[in-house]
Amino acid sequence: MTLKIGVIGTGMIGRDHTRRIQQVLAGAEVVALSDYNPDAARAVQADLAPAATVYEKGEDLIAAPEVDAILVCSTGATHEAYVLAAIAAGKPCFCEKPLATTADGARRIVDAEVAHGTRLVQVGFMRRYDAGYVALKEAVQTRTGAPIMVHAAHRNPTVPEQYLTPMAIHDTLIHEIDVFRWLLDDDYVSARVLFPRKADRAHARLRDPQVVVLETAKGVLIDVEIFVNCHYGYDIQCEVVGEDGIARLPEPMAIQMRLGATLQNPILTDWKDRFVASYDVELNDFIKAATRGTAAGPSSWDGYAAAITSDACVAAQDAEGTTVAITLPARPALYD
Ligand code: NAD
Ligand code: ISE
Repeated sequence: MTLKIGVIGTGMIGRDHTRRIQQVLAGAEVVALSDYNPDAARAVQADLAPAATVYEKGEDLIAAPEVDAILVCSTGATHEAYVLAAIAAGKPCFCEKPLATTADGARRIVDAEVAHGTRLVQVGFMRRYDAGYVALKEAVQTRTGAPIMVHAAHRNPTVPEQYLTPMAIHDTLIHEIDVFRWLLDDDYVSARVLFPRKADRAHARLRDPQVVVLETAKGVLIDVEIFVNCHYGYDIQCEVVGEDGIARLPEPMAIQMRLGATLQNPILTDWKDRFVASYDVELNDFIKAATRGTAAGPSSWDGYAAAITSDACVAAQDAEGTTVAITLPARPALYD
């Protein structure tokens, strides 16, 4: 069976996911496209999915009888309504991060999915599928001994003027928030944010860089530097310090050069290249589960836990240096 997918939001990642469904992965095809800007949907149709129907409204795409499963790749604030509509239609739905821009919104999705009775939602936390993080998790489980600290960095070369201080949490840190819960098999209990002096390249409405300190229920302390105007490249770093040893996330494969009396290692500049393989694996997982009418991988519960933690981190930005408590409610059995 070929899974017939409708894609809502055909900007950068909606286009890229359409490309991988049409040209890289087996078992699915894009039969419908929709974007707030219809020209964007038509451009993706022309370039990648000529047989797809373009719908003006995402809601109509979700209801369309030819659509078996939905990809929500629109702007974060629009995710909740589309995911709720997909659950109401009983259709599996892959939702790019964040699941919702508030914890209350994510909770509404969890409640709707629990009422439906089976999983329908996968959240686009692709790092769980990255070969480097998978190897790091294996090292933490078998070789480092119990984790004590994590030192991490999420650096982007630059961000647009519309990227404001809270987006460093909702848009950027949210990947670390999810992947460290998964990596450590732990939940957060508090967050604190510290700001050094502002980098010269950061625009007027953005405090950048910043350091977020998260504490987990098992007592692990995690420091993450977020620096979205680092200029030199797209750089994701992670080091886990355990009782017996230290494990580091591998660098992306690259040709090392000895040239002109220097030893050189190239650094990527675009997030699309850094996690290209993991996007393929996460969507393949979605296609396999959606073909069976369900969802696997990062769940609505994970999206909700990330949203609660994000809200606490944004509160911690506002109350610079103060520790903000994080409490997760009881997890419904659907997510055990
Ligand atoms: P983008 O701005 O390039 O694209 C967003 C698209 O959504 C635009 O074409 C816009 O017209 C459309 N849109 C806005 N409102 C809409 C609505 N109500 N209905 C339908 N379409 C609407 O942004 P992007 O970089 O592609 O990001 C999209 C989502 O993907 C965001 O939630 C972002 O956080 C997430 N994302 C995830 C990753 C990742 O690494 N997993 C990377 C990039 C983006
Ligand atoms: C972007 O939306 C992503 O999800 C990237 O993975 C992240 O590194 C970047 O900071 C975000 O803006």
